[in-house]
Amino acid sequence: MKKIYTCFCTDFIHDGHLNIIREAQKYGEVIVGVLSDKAMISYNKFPTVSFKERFQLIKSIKGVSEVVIQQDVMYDKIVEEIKPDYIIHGDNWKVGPMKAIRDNAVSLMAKTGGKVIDVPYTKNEHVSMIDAKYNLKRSMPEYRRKRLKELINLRDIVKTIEVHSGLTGLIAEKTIVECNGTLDQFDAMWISSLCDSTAKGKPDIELVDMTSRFRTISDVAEVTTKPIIFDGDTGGLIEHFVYTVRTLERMGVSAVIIEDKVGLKKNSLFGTEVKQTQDSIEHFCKKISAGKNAQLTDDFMIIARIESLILEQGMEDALKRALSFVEAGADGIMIHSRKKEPTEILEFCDLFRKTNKTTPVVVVPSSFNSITEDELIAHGINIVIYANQLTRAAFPAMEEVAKDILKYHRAKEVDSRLMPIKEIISLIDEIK
Ligand code: SPV
Ligand code: MG
Repeated sequence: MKKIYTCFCTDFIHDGHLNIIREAQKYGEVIVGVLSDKAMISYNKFPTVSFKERFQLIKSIKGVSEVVIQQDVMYDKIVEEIKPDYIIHGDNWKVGPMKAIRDNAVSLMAKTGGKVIDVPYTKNEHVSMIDAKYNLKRSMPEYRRKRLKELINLRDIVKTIEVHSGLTGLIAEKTIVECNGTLDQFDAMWISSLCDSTAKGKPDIELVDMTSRFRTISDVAEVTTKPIIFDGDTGGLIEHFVYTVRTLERMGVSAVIIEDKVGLKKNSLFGTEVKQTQDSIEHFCKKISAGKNAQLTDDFMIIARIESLILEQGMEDALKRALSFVEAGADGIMIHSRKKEPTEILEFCDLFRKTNKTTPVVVVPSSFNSITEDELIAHGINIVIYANQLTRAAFPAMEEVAKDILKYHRAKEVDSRLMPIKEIISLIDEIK
């Protein structure tokens, strides 16, 4: 009997899956791999049910003779284990990022003399409806909120990108790339105060009020499912911060990061070039504790951001604050620096990890941008935030186009730099 293998990474079974099984049965014994959570979230949607439930779901399909775990996105190990004669998959993997997986399967089958079979992808109203329903479920506060903690456990490092609108949210949500033989995507989104303010043409001085910042969250949440980390600036007055925590939690935000500054907050990347005042340890600890007391779920995280290196107060001060803030209840520590080299950040992380092995550490490598994610992982860092790159990419591109339209008195010369009209009008999926 020939062996035919397929891999499912789904929370539900629809006609398309059943069709693949039916087709597969024509070739031999059907073995189905269930993709591990770790592999699934590296390029696909976050599962809404446990791995065990996904496994049982596949087991219950008539016509499946064996169910196995597939640990990796690519098929090398599983093919070695199972030695299938055929690999079968919906033909949707012929285009887009999933093509890399198909290429991998084709090259493995070429080596063993096997064959890849592409089944026409089932597109019907029922399949689209189920897809949409599960996507909606992922975007609901109770699912989205807890996902950051889950990702910290599942991912070597949680890759977070700045978003400040529905459109940038869609980029964070949908961008998947093939790189070094595997697929990758962002895990989470950062609602940066710098970029949220800049998008509104305002300085980053806590001028954009909370109601407006919540509106940005709402715009992003409307079109995405990934977890949100909110830049809460100083958190404001303790009496106000407790309300902010409640609102963020209710909106499904996973974490707020507040920085230990008081008075007129300026962007950290100004460093000591402008007047900025660091909060006392005692007062900031009170703010953290008040926030922790206000939150209603175990999912939400309050992350304390330390400005000692930015304000040149020294490593000892940074470490002392980190330990005090954790003691006060902080669920994570963000350490910031505006040095070109990552030396002081890495020194902090190594020293912090000597006494604290578990509290998540967050970094924002805007200035020390030569550091790689692998290096961050090696120093015990859990979350990396690419805090402003989308905004900084868009502004010069728009400015150049604006200048050239003025220069040429028409728009023809800029056209080659623009997204085709056909693409922009169909960029956003309509709800049917
Ligand atoms: C932001 O993105 O708003 C931040 C990070 O707070 S930084 O601009 O580096 O201070
Ligand atoms: Mg900020």
